[in-house]
Amino acid sequence: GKEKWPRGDEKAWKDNMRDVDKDVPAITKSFVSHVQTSLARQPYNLDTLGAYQAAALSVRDNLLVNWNETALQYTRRAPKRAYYLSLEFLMGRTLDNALLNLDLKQPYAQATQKLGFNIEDILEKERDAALGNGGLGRLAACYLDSSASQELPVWGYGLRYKYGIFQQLISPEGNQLEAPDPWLDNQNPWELPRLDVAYEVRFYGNAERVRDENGNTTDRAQWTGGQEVLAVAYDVMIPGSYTRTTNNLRLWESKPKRGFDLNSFNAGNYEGAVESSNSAAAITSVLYPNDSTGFGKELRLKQQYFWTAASLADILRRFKNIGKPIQEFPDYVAVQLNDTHPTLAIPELMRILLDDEELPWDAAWQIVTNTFFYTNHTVLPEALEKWPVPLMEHLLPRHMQIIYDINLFFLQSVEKKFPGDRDRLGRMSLIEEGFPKQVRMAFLACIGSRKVNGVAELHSELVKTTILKDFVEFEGVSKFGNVTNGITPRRWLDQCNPELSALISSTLKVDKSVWLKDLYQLEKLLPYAEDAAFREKWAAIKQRNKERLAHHVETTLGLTINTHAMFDVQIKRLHEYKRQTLNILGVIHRYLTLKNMSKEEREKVNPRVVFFAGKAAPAYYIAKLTIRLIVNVARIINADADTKDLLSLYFLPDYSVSLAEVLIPASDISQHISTAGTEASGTSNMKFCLNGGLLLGTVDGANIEIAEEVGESNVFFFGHLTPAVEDLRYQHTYHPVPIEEKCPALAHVLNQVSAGLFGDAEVYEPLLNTIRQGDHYLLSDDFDSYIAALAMVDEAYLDRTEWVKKSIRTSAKMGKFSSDRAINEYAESYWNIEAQHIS
Ligand code: CBF
Repeated sequence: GKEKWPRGDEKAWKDNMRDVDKDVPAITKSFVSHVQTSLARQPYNLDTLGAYQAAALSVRDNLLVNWNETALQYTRRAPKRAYYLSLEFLMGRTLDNALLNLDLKQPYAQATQKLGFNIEDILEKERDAALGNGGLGRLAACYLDSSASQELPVWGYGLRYKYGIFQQLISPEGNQLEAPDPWLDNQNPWELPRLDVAYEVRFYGNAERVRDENGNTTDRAQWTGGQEVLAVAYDVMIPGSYTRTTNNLRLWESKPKRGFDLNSFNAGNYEGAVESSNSAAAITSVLYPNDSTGFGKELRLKQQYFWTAASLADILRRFKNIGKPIQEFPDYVAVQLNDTHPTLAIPELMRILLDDEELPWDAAWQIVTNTFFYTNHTVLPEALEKWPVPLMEHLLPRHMQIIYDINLFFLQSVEKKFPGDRDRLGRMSLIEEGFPKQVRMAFLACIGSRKVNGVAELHSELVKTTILKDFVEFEGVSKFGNVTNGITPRRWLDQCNPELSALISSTLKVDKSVWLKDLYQLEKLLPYAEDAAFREKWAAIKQRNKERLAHHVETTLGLTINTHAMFDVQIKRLHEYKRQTLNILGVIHRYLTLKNMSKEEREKVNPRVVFFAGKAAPAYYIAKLTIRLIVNVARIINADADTKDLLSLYFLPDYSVSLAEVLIPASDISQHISTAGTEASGTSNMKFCLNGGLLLGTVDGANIEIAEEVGESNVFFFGHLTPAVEDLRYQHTYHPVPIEEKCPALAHVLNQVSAGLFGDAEVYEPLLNTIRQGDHYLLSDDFDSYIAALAMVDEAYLDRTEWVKKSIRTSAKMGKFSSDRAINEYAESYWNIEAQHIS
């Protein structure tokens, strides 16, 4: 249609539209103006937090200029767009990232310096936006950065949790304590409240099937009654790197539909008056702090529906503005389901198409199955979402009807292909029998999507051969693919390791704006592994990063760290399958070995500092015990005069994106030691390697592809392989061998813990018993080869020249793991969207 824009005098608009501030005087002016007017502060009492806020508001203005232009050009061109639905976006800090992506860090540093501030101090004042648990949420953040950097029309949709992932405190006994993360308390300059963009979302109520003129029920229904709440949009700008493209992350906040209940209030029932408004606000109050574990809580299901319903309503409204018939929806819209959390989008779109658009079932299903794409992020059975049917019927009665109908038609087609195979029907049904019956969300996501993918090659194979095997046989293997995860080199190299980034640019003689978006260019560093002068620079940067980490630990925890030691790091969520326990038992083994050495023998040992960081789900008892063990082992060995110069251990509390940015560039070796076949991909492995840290790991997840890239001689692999795992578990259950016999070294370590070497002997028994009995994660099978791999690491580190060569080669071969590569695979092979250059 004819554009209504602009109103009034076009020239008056155009002449007065602002551009991005690029030079120091303009930036200085904008900073001061925000201090004066937005913050209402006086220059003489402006503290560094105030300076951060003024800088953020000024940068936000710049982002908005590009963000508006991007939105305008997308609207005018109406390209096919992709939407990334994720319950988690683990964004970390924004200011530094925005400055680097806009190429404005230098002028902002100069402008703020002139006004009496140091840009690094300003950056430190920002709180992390921690709306995620771990890998899945951080992946979503990396994909947003890459989408914008690759100029792809991709928006994210998530929830604006009032409280992000909990703050982790460690008690004097070593217990994890959780405190809320009120990240919005200081106001968030990075979001735009869009009170005008709001949708009603219904829960509970009744769903009545519509009858035709003969009185027969139809596919349609009317859903009425129940509770209605409002979803209000908050927009977060996502700048691309060295491009105008600035995409949007839309986060929903829940609000009561109508203030509060005036009747109750007038009748003196003050609590009753605010009850419904409290219950509406509760929906987006807190991020569930679980990772790779089951849920089953009503509020979580409410979050999932609230978010998918609001996002779909918004997507549909945008599509309708183009003026195309609804049948063309999948030509303009691709929706990526980040794990099963947004699976309710499938029955929700069916509901809209059947009940509101009045399409026949087949036409609606055709649209749905061409719109959605599902990424699986785990094959751990306990993490596969299932929702009790009675809960679904109560909360979402219309969606439960639709799921039953989808299941009926689906099982009819399975029966047609495999007549009489009742077992298969039972295995593939969307409804799992039992008390109560449960809806299998991964199956619903699979059959409602056009394509399904895993996140690393091994994982994608496991998806096809285990959890979705029947579906591969039924639907054909071409529906099932792999997109190996990636990480953004902007944050995970340029931002967190500026010196290394500068060395790469000067060595390659290529501007970072180029190689940061074409990471395969790092391969050109390979010959420099043979150049002694380059190696020296490379090693000196690692050393300074170690000192930066040591300084951070000193200032935050008051601990002094030996920066001449090897830095050995394991940072990730605490989970039995990730085997932090194997690591700490390995540390104890090293400690006991050192204690038994003579003074002369000890002199030959290279010192090692071991770092752990990570949060445990608040209800995950065994994971919390592991933290307690680590903290108490640290207490003993860091105080042991015989060994403390050779081995020390730190558990850094409250792991976050920002802490990772300090830890990763400082690591010599990092550990990714999950039981084979359990870690879908892992992404921190890629971050460490990109920063020249070597990898000690099992043959699992993306470790395998990293080794393929860098060559096995540059990684330290150990442990049993995936095909052996099932047999070993069978043996543990039916032919158990006592640990003393099977792995005396491990038995000795366990006995020392049981004997109270680290205090609280009996406290650790439940943790130790997971290994002594059943040993589901195969620590006793892998311990010896783990210790041997650690010894190989020690040996390799003695030859520092060779070590630095390995470090350079590792980093040089990380091109594949840029999230730009991954997002382009989604764009081309899945979503079928094209880059839109914003002029
Ligand atoms: O794919 C991203 C990451 O997702 C997880 O964190 C998850 O939540 N399922 C996996 O555990 C990781 O392996 C994976 O890298």
